[in-house]
Amino acid sequence: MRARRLFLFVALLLGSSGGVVLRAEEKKSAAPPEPPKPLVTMPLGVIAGRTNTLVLRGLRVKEATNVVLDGWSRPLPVVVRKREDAKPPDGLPAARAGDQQLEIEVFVPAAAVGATSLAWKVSGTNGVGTLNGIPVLSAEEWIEAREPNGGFSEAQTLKVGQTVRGTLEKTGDVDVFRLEVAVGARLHAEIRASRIGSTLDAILTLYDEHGSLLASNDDALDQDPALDHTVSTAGPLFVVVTYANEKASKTHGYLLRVEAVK
Ligand SMILES: [Ca+2]
Ligand SMILES: [Ca+2]
Repeated sequence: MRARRLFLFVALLLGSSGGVVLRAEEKKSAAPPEPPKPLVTMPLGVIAGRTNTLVLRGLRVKEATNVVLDGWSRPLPVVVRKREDAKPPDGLPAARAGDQQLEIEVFVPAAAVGATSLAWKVSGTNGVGTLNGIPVLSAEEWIEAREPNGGFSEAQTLKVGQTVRGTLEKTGDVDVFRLEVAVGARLHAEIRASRIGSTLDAILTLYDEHGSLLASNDDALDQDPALDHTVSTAGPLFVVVTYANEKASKTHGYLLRVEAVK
């Protein structure tokens, strides 16, 4: 009788401890809650001295309880106008292009021109997600890419010192910019895209007015191209932006800047 009671006691003890182990395993296999993850800004960058209306794509961003543009002398408050599910563009994984988006508005003071290392900070109940490297563009030095700009004859004028903001959105999209520069000028052309959250893998190519290739680059900084060129003949130059990705996409934004090198 005593032996039987002992057996029952041991069985209960084992049963109970077995239950504890099982619960611990269940807890381990459930994914821990994660904060919102901002991934892509559309269009890229913000313009100083005005209210910017943008779309911020990412994972879990619909849960946002607070959004700021951080990194300047004070965090800039962001107004969320709309939050919605938004399937990733064809051919892109949600981990890269997001599956939700926020329509946002942010006023960026003129004094913030030149600020570096700005970041979207999206707070949720499970923490804060950050997207770094948001450029602040000056209203005087910035232009928007305008279609059609797919060939030399319809190229958009770009001045040295300006930044153009564009997107390679449609299949086969090519953006061509015309530069008037003096013989002997030394130029540096650079794309900011993948480094700052765009899904674009850009290629930058420079041609003379006769269509001869002068310089080309695919990946200099991350997937972003950059190139240097000294102008040796008179006549306009053409800077061409194309994509190395499989497909064009509305998330393929870029900023192109051409600067004079001293
Ligand atoms: Ca185009
Ligand atoms: Ca590239």
